[in-house]
Amino acid sequence: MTSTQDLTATTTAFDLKAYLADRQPKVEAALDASVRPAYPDTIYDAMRYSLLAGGKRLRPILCLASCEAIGGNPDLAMPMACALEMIHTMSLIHDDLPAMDNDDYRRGKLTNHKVYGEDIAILAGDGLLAYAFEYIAVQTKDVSADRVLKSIAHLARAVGADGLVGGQVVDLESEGKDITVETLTYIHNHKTGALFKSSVVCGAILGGATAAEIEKLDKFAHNIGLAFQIIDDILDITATQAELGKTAGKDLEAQKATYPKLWGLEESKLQADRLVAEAKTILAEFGDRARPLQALADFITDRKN
Ligand code: GRG
Repeated sequence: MTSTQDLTATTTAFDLKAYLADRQPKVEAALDASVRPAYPDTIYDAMRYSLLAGGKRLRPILCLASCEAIGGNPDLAMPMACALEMIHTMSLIHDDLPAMDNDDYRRGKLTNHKVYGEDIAILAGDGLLAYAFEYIAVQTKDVSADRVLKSIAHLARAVGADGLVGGQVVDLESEGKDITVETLTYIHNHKTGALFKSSVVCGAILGGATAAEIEKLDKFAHNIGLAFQIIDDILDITATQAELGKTAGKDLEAQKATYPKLWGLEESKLQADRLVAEAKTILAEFGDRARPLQALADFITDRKN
């Protein structure tokens, strides 16, 4: 039996539903406790409105699972997990603004600017971004300062011009243009992939991963980040607004380049499956402790929203 077949057997046996049913409420409770209502009420309401609007909580769960995969205590990574969701949420708030993707719905609810206005939505994003870093620095307990600092540096890079911001800029500049698959991949590796990478790598750094373990987890995260975006492009065409919780068919309307447009639906799904299979193989030597991460990789291609 090859190692890939071995892995498939392992992840099939893993009960991801039970794992998510355990992890999701823990993350929800930690997020609720992380940003409490305070003065000025408007800004805290706006921050909490989007942060607690649901969502799959994939990035925090990946962070905790990655800490676990290298034998760390996932509780120590919870402040980082919350910070990742704060940053993801702020990027959604800003992405939905009229100056960006101009969307009215997100996570099945009106977008932040539709409820609070553009001025407060921009500030709610800014507030979440700044607080995310404060939260890691102040709330991470029983982890050496060196590991905390290393994880903050990794996350900060993923957010800036060499990460989410850079990906978003190339995305905006590419609208309505014929772009190459290399440019599309640049956009998604930065806009989406960078935060997936930080989720996995920062969880591992806090758990005490070796350089070799981090290198493998980085490659794993690279693959699942790209696979996630390919599936996102497919779902934008095949899923309904009710399933997505946001407007469907936006990419076509905005004349965006997507993987299905370049490769077709079937080839896009094959590429996503290939990336996930490879990602799971990379973690083979981590043994049973990596089963949650491997199952989460499968979830990325099996998901319906
Ligand atoms: C980070 C400073 C800073 C600014 C933001 C707007 C922007 C710059 C970047 C855009 C980033 C973005 C919105 C990428 C798309 C990522 C994506 C595929 C989101 C959907 O993620 P899911 O499906 O959503 O995990 P849920 O709602 O389940 O959390």
